[in-house]
Amino acid sequence: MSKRLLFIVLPTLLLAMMLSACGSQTSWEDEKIAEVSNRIDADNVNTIWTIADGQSSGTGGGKLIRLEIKKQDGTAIDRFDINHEKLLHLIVISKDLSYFNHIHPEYKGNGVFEIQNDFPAGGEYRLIADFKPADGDSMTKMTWAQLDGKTAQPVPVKPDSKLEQVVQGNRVQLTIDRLAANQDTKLQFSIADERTNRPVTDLQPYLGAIGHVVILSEDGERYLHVHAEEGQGSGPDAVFETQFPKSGIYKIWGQFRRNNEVFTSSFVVNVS
Ligand SMILES: [Cu+2]
Repeated sequence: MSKRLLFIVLPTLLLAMMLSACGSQTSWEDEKIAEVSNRIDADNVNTIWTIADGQSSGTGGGKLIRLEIKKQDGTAIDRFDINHEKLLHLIVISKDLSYFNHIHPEYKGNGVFEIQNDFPAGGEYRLIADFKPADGDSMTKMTWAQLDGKTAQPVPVKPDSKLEQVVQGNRVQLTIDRLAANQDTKLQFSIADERTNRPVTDLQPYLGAIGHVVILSEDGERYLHVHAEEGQGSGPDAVFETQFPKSGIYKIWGQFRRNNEVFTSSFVVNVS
Protein backbone atom coordinates (compact mmCIF):
# COMPACT_ATOMS: atom_id res chain seq x y z
CA MET A 1 0.00 0.00 0.00
CA SER A 2 2.76 2.45 0.92
CA LYS A 3 4.57 1.59 -2.33
CA ARG A 4 1.45 2.35 -4.31
CA LEU A 5 1.05 5.62 -2.44
CA LEU A 6 4.61 6.50 -3.33
CA PHE A 7 3.78 5.90 -6.98
CA ILE A 8 0.99 8.41 -6.77
CA VAL A 9 2.71 10.96 -4.56
CA LEU A 10 6.09 11.03 -6.32
CA PRO A 11 4.82 11.83 -9.83
CA THR A 12 2.45 14.41 -8.36
CA LEU A 13 5.33 16.13 -6.57
CA LEU A 14 7.47 16.00 -9.70
CA LEU A 15 4.70 17.52 -11.75
CA ALA A 16 4.13 20.25 -9.19
CA MET A 17 7.84 21.11 -9.31
CA MET A 18 7.81 21.16 -13.10
CA LEU A 19 4.69 23.29 -13.14
CA SER A 20 6.18 25.88 -10.83
CA ALA A 21 9.40 25.82 -12.85
CA CYS A 22 7.96 26.41 -16.30
CA GLY A 23 4.35 27.29 -15.68
CA SER A 24 2.94 24.81 -18.19
CA GLN A 25 1.95 21.16 -18.34
CA THR A 26 1.48 18.62 -21.04
CA SER A 27 -1.49 16.33 -21.41
CA TRP A 28 0.91 13.39 -21.44
CA GLU A 29 1.82 14.11 -17.82
CA ASP A 30 -1.85 14.47 -16.90
CA GLU A 31 -2.61 11.12 -18.45
CA LYS A 32 0.25 9.40 -16.68
CA ILE A 33 -0.92 10.64 -13.30
CA ALA A 34 -4.53 9.69 -13.99
CA GLU A 35 -3.47 6.20 -15.02
CA VAL A 36 -1.50 5.57 -11.85
CA SER A 37 -3.99 7.01 -9.40
CA ASN A 38 -7.13 5.53 -11.00
CA ARG A 39 -6.00 1.94 -11.20
CA ILE A 40 -8.48 -0.10 -9.17
CA ASP A 41 -6.98 -2.51 -6.67
CA ALA A 42 -8.80 -4.96 -4.39
CA ASP A 43 -8.49 -2.68 -1.33
CA ASN A 44 -10.45 -0.04 -3.18
CA VAL A 45 -13.36 -2.32 -4.07
CA ASN A 46 -16.46 -3.08 -2.04
CA THR A 47 -18.83 -5.89 -2.90
CA ILE A 48 -22.36 -5.73 -1.54
CA TRP A 49 -24.09 -9.11 -1.53
CA THR A 50 -27.81 -9.69 -1.28
CA ILE A 51 -29.68 -12.95 -1.34
CA ALA A 52 -33.42 -12.89 -1.87
CA ASP A 53 -36.08 -15.50 -2.45
CA GLY A 54 -36.11 -16.37 -6.10
CA GLN A 55 -37.64 -18.89 -8.43
CA SER A 56 -36.99 -22.49 -7.66
CA SER A 57 -36.61 -25.16 -10.30
CA GLY A 58 -37.47 -27.91 -7.86
CA THR A 59 -35.87 -28.43 -4.47
CA GLY A 60 -37.36 -25.31 -2.92
CA GLY A 61 -34.09 -23.53 -2.22
CA GLY A 62 -34.24 -21.14 -5.18
CA LYS A 63 -32.57 -17.83 -4.35
CA LEU A 64 -31.49 -14.79 -6.26
CA ILE A 65 -27.86 -13.90 -5.61
CA ARG A 66 -27.05 -10.27 -6.35
CA LEU A 67 -23.69 -8.56 -6.08
CA GLU A 68 -23.03 -4.92 -6.45
CA ILE A 69 -19.44 -3.92 -7.07
CA LYS A 70 -18.40 -0.43 -6.05
CA LYS A 71 -15.36 1.60 -5.24
CA GLN A 72 -14.78 2.43 -1.58
CA ASP A 73 -16.07 5.95 -2.25
CA GLY A 74 -19.43 4.49 -3.34
CA THR A 75 -19.18 4.99 -7.08
CA ALA A 76 -20.14 1.99 -9.19
CA ILE A 77 -17.53 0.13 -11.17
CA ASP A 78 -19.29 -0.39 -14.47
CA ARG A 79 -16.70 -1.91 -16.79
CA PHE A 80 -15.14 -5.33 -16.39
CA ASP A 81 -12.69 -7.30 -18.48
CA ILE A 82 -13.50 -10.79 -19.67
CA ASN A 83 -11.40 -13.34 -17.85
CA HIS A 84 -11.62 -17.05 -18.73
CA GLU A 85 -14.47 -16.24 -21.11
CA LYS A 86 -16.68 -14.56 -18.45
CA LEU A 87 -17.03 -11.18 -16.77
CA LEU A 88 -17.45 -12.76 -13.35
CA HIS A 89 -17.07 -16.24 -11.92
CA LEU A 90 -19.07 -17.12 -8.82
CA ILE A 91 -18.29 -20.12 -6.64
CA VAL A 92 -20.90 -21.24 -4.12
CA ILE A 93 -19.78 -23.70 -1.42
CA SER A 94 -21.63 -24.93 1.65
CA LYS A 95 -19.91 -24.50 5.02
CA ASP A 96 -19.17 -28.23 5.24
CA LEU A 97 -17.72 -28.08 1.67
CA SER A 98 -20.12 -30.81 0.49
CA TYR A 99 -22.02 -28.60 -1.95
CA PHE A 100 -20.17 -26.85 -4.78
CA ASN A 101 -21.41 -24.79 -7.69
CA HIS A 102 -19.50 -22.69 -10.23
CA ILE A 103 -21.81 -20.26 -12.01
CA HIS A 104 -21.71 -17.11 -14.11
CA PRO A 105 -24.08 -14.33 -13.05
CA GLU A 106 -25.58 -12.06 -15.66
CA TYR A 107 -24.25 -8.52 -15.85
CA LYS A 108 -27.06 -6.02 -15.33
CA GLY A 109 -24.91 -2.90 -15.78
CA ASN A 110 -23.83 -0.34 -13.21
CA GLY A 111 -21.69 -2.87 -11.35
CA VAL A 112 -24.59 -5.26 -10.63
CA PHE A 113 -24.49 -9.01 -11.29
CA GLU A 114 -27.39 -11.41 -10.66
CA ILE A 115 -28.09 -15.12 -10.84
CA GLN A 116 -30.60 -17.64 -9.56
CA ASN A 117 -29.23 -20.58 -7.61
CA ASP A 118 -30.96 -23.63 -6.19
CA PHE A 119 -29.39 -24.15 -2.77
CA PRO A 120 -29.76 -27.69 -1.40
CA ALA A 121 -30.62 -26.55 2.15
CA GLY A 122 -30.56 -23.62 4.55
CA GLY A 123 -27.44 -22.72 6.54
CA GLU A 124 -24.15 -21.05 5.84
CA TYR A 125 -22.55 -20.76 2.40
CA ARG A 126 -19.30 -19.33 1.14
CA LEU A 127 -19.76 -17.10 -1.89
CA ILE A 128 -16.62 -16.30 -3.86
CA ALA A 129 -16.50 -13.91 -6.82
CA ASP A 130 -13.58 -13.61 -9.24
CA PHE A 131 -13.51 -10.63 -11.57
CA LYS A 132 -11.34 -7.90 -13.05
CA PRO A 133 -12.54 -4.31 -13.28
CA ALA A 134 -11.38 -2.65 -16.51
CA ASP A 135 -8.27 -0.63 -15.53
CA GLY A 136 -7.97 -2.75 -12.41
CA ASP A 137 -6.41 -5.85 -10.94
CA SER A 138 -7.89 -9.34 -11.03
CA MET A 139 -9.48 -9.84 -7.64
CA THR A 140 -11.45 -12.19 -5.43
CA LYS A 141 -14.18 -11.07 -3.07
CA MET A 142 -15.76 -13.50 -0.61
CA THR A 143 -18.60 -13.47 1.84
CA TRP A 144 -20.51 -15.80 4.15
CA ALA A 145 -24.23 -15.98 3.48
CA GLN A 146 -26.74 -17.28 6.00
CA LEU A 147 -29.75 -18.87 4.32
CA ASP A 148 -33.12 -19.51 5.92
CA GLY A 149 -34.63 -22.94 5.75
CA LYS A 150 -34.00 -26.37 7.12
CA THR A 151 -30.28 -27.10 7.44
CA ALA A 152 -28.73 -30.38 6.33
CA GLN A 153 -26.66 -32.69 8.53
CA PRO A 154 -23.03 -31.51 8.00
CA VAL A 155 -20.79 -33.93 6.12
CA PRO A 156 -17.38 -34.33 7.84
CA VAL A 157 -14.41 -33.09 5.78
CA LYS A 158 -12.01 -36.02 5.87
CA PRO A 159 -8.83 -36.38 3.78
CA ASP A 160 -9.29 -39.01 1.05
CA SER A 161 -7.11 -42.09 1.39
CA LYS A 162 -7.19 -42.54 -2.37
CA LEU A 163 -7.31 -39.60 -4.77
CA GLU A 164 -9.51 -41.31 -7.32
CA GLN A 165 -13.14 -40.76 -8.18
CA VAL A 166 -15.67 -41.68 -10.84
CA VAL A 167 -17.86 -38.82 -12.06
CA GLN A 168 -20.36 -39.04 -14.91
CA GLY A 169 -18.54 -41.98 -16.49
CA ASN A 170 -15.09 -40.46 -16.06
CA ARG A 171 -12.46 -41.94 -13.74
CA VAL A 172 -10.45 -39.02 -12.35
CA GLN A 173 -7.15 -39.61 -10.62
CA LEU A 174 -5.31 -36.80 -8.88
CA THR A 175 -1.56 -36.81 -8.27
CA ILE A 176 0.02 -34.04 -6.21
CA ASP A 177 3.80 -33.74 -6.21
CA ARG A 178 4.09 -32.33 -2.70
CA LEU A 179 1.52 -31.68 -0.03
CA ALA A 180 3.52 -29.08 1.87
CA ALA A 181 2.69 -25.47 2.65
CA ASN A 182 4.42 -22.55 0.88
CA GLN A 183 5.90 -24.65 -1.90
CA ASP A 184 5.14 -24.59 -5.60
CA THR A 185 2.85 -27.53 -6.08
CA LYS A 186 1.75 -29.36 -9.20
CA LEU A 187 -1.64 -31.03 -9.39
CA GLN A 188 -2.06 -33.56 -12.15
CA PHE A 189 -5.51 -34.87 -13.00
CA SER A 190 -5.51 -38.00 -15.16
CA ILE A 191 -8.80 -38.94 -16.73
CA ALA A 192 -9.93 -42.29 -18.12
CA ASP A 193 -13.23 -43.50 -19.49
CA GLU A 194 -14.87 -45.56 -16.78
CA ARG A 195 -16.43 -48.04 -19.19
CA THR A 196 -13.43 -48.79 -21.41
CA ASN A 197 -10.76 -47.86 -18.84
CA ARG A 198 -8.90 -46.07 -21.64
CA PRO A 199 -7.24 -42.70 -20.97
CA VAL A 200 -9.39 -40.03 -22.59
CA THR A 201 -8.05 -37.79 -25.34
CA ASP A 202 -11.23 -35.88 -26.07
CA LEU A 203 -11.40 -33.34 -23.26
CA GLN A 204 -12.93 -30.11 -24.53
CA PRO A 205 -11.67 -26.68 -23.50
CA TYR A 206 -13.56 -25.37 -20.49
CA LEU A 207 -13.53 -21.61 -19.90
CA GLY A 208 -10.57 -21.22 -22.22
CA ALA A 209 -8.37 -23.81 -20.55
CA ILE A 210 -8.05 -27.58 -20.19
CA GLY A 211 -10.04 -27.40 -16.98
CA HIS A 212 -10.80 -25.29 -13.96
CA VAL A 213 -9.61 -25.98 -10.42
CA VAL A 214 -10.83 -24.40 -7.19
CA ILE A 215 -9.28 -25.00 -3.74
CA LEU A 216 -10.68 -23.93 -0.37
CA SER A 217 -9.37 -24.53 3.14
CA GLU A 218 -11.53 -26.56 5.54
CA ASP A 219 -12.62 -23.42 7.43
CA GLY A 220 -13.53 -21.66 4.18
CA GLU A 221 -11.09 -18.84 4.86
CA ARG A 222 -8.41 -19.51 2.26
CA TYR A 223 -9.35 -19.60 -1.40
CA LEU A 224 -6.45 -20.62 -3.61
CA HIS A 225 -5.73 -19.42 -7.09
CA VAL A 226 -4.88 -22.24 -9.41
CA HIS A 227 -3.46 -21.87 -12.89
CA ALA A 228 -3.64 -24.42 -15.66
CA GLU A 229 -0.36 -24.91 -17.45
CA GLU A 230 -0.69 -23.41 -20.90
CA GLY A 231 -0.82 -25.29 -24.17
CA GLN A 232 -2.21 -28.54 -22.82
CA GLY A 233 -3.99 -30.76 -25.29
CA SER A 234 -7.21 -32.66 -24.73
CA GLY A 235 -6.24 -35.22 -22.14
CA PRO A 236 -5.75 -37.60 -20.54
CA ASP A 237 -3.61 -35.40 -18.22
CA ALA A 238 -4.35 -31.88 -17.03
CA VAL A 239 -1.71 -30.09 -14.99
CA PHE A 240 -2.26 -27.14 -12.63
CA GLU A 241 0.00 -25.13 -10.37
CA THR A 242 -0.62 -23.58 -6.99
CA GLN A 243 0.77 -23.04 -3.51
CA PHE A 244 -0.92 -23.98 -0.24
CA PRO A 245 -0.44 -20.97 2.05
CA LYS A 246 -0.66 -22.88 5.33
CA SER A 247 -0.77 -26.46 6.54
CA GLY A 248 -4.20 -27.97 7.09
CA ILE A 249 -7.06 -29.66 5.33
CA TYR A 250 -8.16 -28.41 1.90
CA LYS A 251 -10.79 -29.46 -0.60
CA ILE A 252 -9.95 -29.44 -4.30
CA TRP A 253 -12.56 -29.32 -7.06
CA GLY A 254 -11.39 -30.12 -10.59
CA GLN A 255 -13.81 -29.35 -13.42
CA PHE A 256 -13.49 -30.66 -16.95
CA ARG A 257 -15.61 -30.92 -20.06
CA ARG A 258 -16.22 -33.91 -22.26
CA ASN A 259 -19.07 -34.77 -24.66
CA ASN A 260 -20.33 -31.19 -24.10
CA GLU A 261 -20.88 -31.94 -20.43
CA VAL A 262 -19.00 -30.40 -17.52
CA PHE A 263 -18.10 -32.79 -14.70
CA THR A 264 -16.72 -31.89 -11.28
CA SER A 265 -14.40 -34.15 -9.31
CA SER A 266 -13.53 -33.33 -5.70
CA PHE A 267 -10.83 -34.46 -3.31
CA VAL A 268 -9.87 -33.67 0.27
CA VAL A 269 -6.18 -33.49 1.15
CA ASN A 270 -4.08 -32.83 4.22
CA VAL A 271 -1.22 -30.37 3.71
CA SER A 272 1.69 -30.54 6.14
CU1 LIG B 1 -16.31 -19.44 -14.04
